[in-house]
Amino acid sequence: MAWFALHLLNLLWALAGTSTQTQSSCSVPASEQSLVNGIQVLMEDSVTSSALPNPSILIAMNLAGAYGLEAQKLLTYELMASDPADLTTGQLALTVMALTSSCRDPGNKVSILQSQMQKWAPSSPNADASAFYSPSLAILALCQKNSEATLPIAVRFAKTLLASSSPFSVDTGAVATLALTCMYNKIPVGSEESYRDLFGQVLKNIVENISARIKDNGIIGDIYSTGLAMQALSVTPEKPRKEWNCEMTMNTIFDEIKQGKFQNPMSIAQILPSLRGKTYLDVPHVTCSPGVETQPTLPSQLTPAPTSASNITVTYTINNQLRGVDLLFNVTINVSVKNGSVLLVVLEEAERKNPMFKFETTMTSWGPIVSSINNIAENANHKTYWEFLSGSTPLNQGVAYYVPFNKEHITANFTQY
Ligand code: B12
Ligand SMILES: *[C@@H]1O[C@H](CO)[C@@H](O)[C@H](O)[C@H]1NC(C)=O
Ligand SMILES: *[C@@H]1O[C@H](CO)[C@@H](O)[C@H](O)[C@H]1NC(C)=O
Ligand SMILES: *[C@@H]1O[C@H](CO)[C@@H](O)[C@H](O)[C@H]1NC(C)=O
Ligand SMILES: *[C@@H]1O[C@H](CO)[C@@H](O)[C@H](O)[C@H]1NC(C)=O
Ligand SMILES: *[C@@H]1O[C@H](CO)[C@@H](O)[C@H](O)[C@H]1NC(C)=O
Ligand SMILES: *[C@@H]1O[C@H](CO)[C@@H](O)[C@H](O)[C@H]1NC(C)=O
Repeated sequence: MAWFALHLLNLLWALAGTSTQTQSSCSVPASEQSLVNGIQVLMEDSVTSSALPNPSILIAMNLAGAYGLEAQKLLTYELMASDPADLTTGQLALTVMALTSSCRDPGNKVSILQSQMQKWAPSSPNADASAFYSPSLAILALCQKNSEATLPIAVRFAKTLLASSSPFSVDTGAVATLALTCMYNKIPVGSEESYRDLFGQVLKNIVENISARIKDNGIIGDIYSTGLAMQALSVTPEKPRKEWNCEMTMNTIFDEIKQGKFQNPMSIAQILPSLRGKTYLDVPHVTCSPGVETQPTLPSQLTPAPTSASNITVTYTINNQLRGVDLLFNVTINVSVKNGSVLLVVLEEAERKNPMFKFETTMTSWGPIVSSINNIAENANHKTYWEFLSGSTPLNQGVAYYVPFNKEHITANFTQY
């Protein structure tokens, strides 16, 4: 029966077009165009030969229509040359999509990704939500390259997601929605309905959960999950019961951009497609023309006012109470830094005053992540990491971008996800 269904599907698959899905999206008003141009330029300017090549930036550039052709060429070249053995599954998936968006053949990267996903073992039922983030990216990339061969992988993924009891995450839910919507759209209508039913049911669950996290001001999850969530809500075949007000979401995002909350190039890469009315599902349909450098209209003032000369005091605590880790500690220090400094400066000043506050960072697509403090290092196998909090609220930015205020109490707490 299963064999027959698959066989029938094979026959129908060739006939299936990219089914036309109406996109519920909104567009940027003329008055805010220069603001969006401004963050796009900021993102493109972050591309240099010394920076880690970031596939998400190439995807965003190509979907939005690149301004800087040199940056586009450099990134495409670097990603073509990247060795799949040096990449995680999620990075490999983003690289495949990035090369596709530049109209390049990803070559053996697709088959390597496919065999990694064939081996993908659903982690324990109580896996954290982020365990599904990279697999979702992989299914999205594979669906765009060869949806037919991806069907068994996507079916297994969807069933695992349905059975999972992990808490919901908007970022992960959004990428899973894009992946399963891609699969859903590729299944020929009239063929074995149970696959469409399965994907449809999972999509319905996820979309209701995303919709439940739309705040009164339009933010979906937090401001940095909103871009991916907008993509998800604009493509899903399963509309949420609660209507989504796209204009309100956009207006709040414009305010956040004006407040300087989108300085991190990766944060721009995740919001820009939605502001240009595009989603990751458009990656295979980008038209690559030879192109000419264009000069966008830029806002008069993009970055927030420079910092004043005065110093502020920040209280900084490092805390490790995790049992099973040898060295338990809970130490606090007061440091004085120039007003407007990022949190990283606080950590450096603390380390200078007291060697117990020594720390290490690892470079990632979002910037430096604090990987170790006082010789206690994060460990993916143990799911441990250094969580940063202001008072008792987790920070929503990393140490290289977060700007502490006077008398703020920052804690780095060694914990598990
Ligand atoms: C999974 C995840 C984590 C995991 C990463 C380890 C793992 N399990 O793989 C853990 C739990 C450790 C984590 C930690 C943090 N995270 Co996180 N994380 C994610 C998530 C959901 C997916 C990332 C991913 O797998 N990408 C796919 C792979 C292919 O890309 P990658 O570049 O190789 O991924 C790496 C980086 O993303 C890095 N990373 C993950 N989070 C963060 C955060 C910062 C600031 C940096 C520099 C790097 C980083 O870890 C990934 C695996 O190595 C994203 C969601 C998103 N929209 O991107 C949030 C996200 C990136 N995280 C975020 C935040 C805020 C944090 C924390 C600062 C939270 C806190 N209060 O402590 C900490 C980092 C603190 C520190 N020590 O410096 C924000 C960043 C927003 C911003 N403007 O900077 C995001 C966007 C979530 C959100 N919507 O707000 N995170
Ligand atoms: C939200 O997701 C959970 C699983 O994470 C699922 O059981 C539940 O049905 C979803 N909620 C809604 C309202 O769809
Ligand atoms: C750690 O130190 C802080 C500040 O001194 C204190 O408020 C907190 O209760 C301590 N926590 C533990 C677990 O000892
Ligand atoms: C830090 O400063 C605050 C306020 O001035 C003070 O109450 C606290 O005792 C100081 N903590 C340390 C560890 O010096
Ligand atoms: C002000 O902050 C800087 C670091 O940003 C530090 O080097 C300096 O010592 C501080 N000045 C005072 C008076 O604490
Ligand atoms: C720090 O700078 C901000 C504006 O950049 C200002 O609102 C705040 O009052 C300053 N704080 C101190 C203690 O100078
Ligand atoms: C710090 O981490 C410990 C260990 O995971 C946890 O029990 C505690 O609740 C965390 N504290 C805060 C403030 O999050």
